[in-house]
Amino acid sequence: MGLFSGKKGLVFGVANKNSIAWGIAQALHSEGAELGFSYAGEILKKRVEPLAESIGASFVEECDVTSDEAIDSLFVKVEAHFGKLDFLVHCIAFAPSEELGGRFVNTSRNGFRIALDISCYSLIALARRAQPLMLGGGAMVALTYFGAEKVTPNYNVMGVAKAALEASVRYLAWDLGKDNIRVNAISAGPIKTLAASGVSGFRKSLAYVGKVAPMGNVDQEDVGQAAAFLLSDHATRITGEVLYVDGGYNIMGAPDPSLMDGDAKGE
Ligand code: NAD
Ligand code: 0WE
Repeated sequence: MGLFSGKKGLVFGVANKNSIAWGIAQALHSEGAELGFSYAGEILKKRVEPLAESIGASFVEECDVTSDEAIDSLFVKVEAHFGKLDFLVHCIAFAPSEELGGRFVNTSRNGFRIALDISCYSLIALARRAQPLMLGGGAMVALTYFGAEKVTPNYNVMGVAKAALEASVRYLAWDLGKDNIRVNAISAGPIKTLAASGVSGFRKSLAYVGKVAPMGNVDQEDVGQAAAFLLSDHATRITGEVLYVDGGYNIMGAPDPSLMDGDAKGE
């Protein structure tokens, strides 16, 4: 008997085997969860279907979260397939690439709209459809990043979108608490995934965090373990929280002097 035996849930945001969503799915599957997957576009189908099949998941459906109609029709299928839901995993983020670099002051109205719509509003939209299926209670988890609370150069409008996402997690936790549904976020350290490798300077920030964080870089398995905890009955009444899975990076105020160059050390 696993922690998730008899429990059913949806995972949004698997693009390939490196996706954080896939790390979470594997952790949930190893504890006996029954999973359904939703992916963004037709081109991802050939990536997601074999992964789902490898863990015996038969529900794999496309859903572009920018479309209310697409979300509605997905949840019609979810209800027909699963009947009820116990959990939902949100691992979705996007900003136009020209917004992830350059001067923040040049953020465009359209880039802002897209980043906030896909990376933040989608959680609210999915939560609204999942809530009626979480009979007697449930849990949701969303992925965020430190750039939401402290400036991370080049993360730019995504930092604003993640700040809004974290606030949305708190408001959802308040609202859905009355339905016995918990809503939390995981703030993960940098991990080399499809979304991350499309970002200039990502390699450098990964290496920097690897040096400065008390426990170095994290991986998809670390995030999977934490998500399994937050979605499980071990996390009863933990809601509206941001849990850091970042090797301790966020606690640091300054890097270890041994990592600084001569000038910075005052030599
Ligand atoms: P990923 O590229 O594997 O996942 C991002 C997913 O978002 C993809 O599956 C993509 O298809 C999906 N997506 C984008 N637009 C969509 C749309 N319109 N409709 C539906 N889905 C859409 O990369 P990842 O790093 O695993 O990202 C997952 C989450 O983790 C994101 O929220 C990201 O911000 C967060 N995160 C990533 C890191 C990191 O360093 N990789 C760190 C902290 C948080
Ligand atoms: O949330 C993210 C990245 C999300 C993301 C990635 C892309 C790349 C391709 C959103 N939109 C796009 N749009 C694209 O066109 N992370 C936490 C990873 C990340 O992104 C950074 C980072 C880190 C870490 C950007 C700048 C600096 C650090």
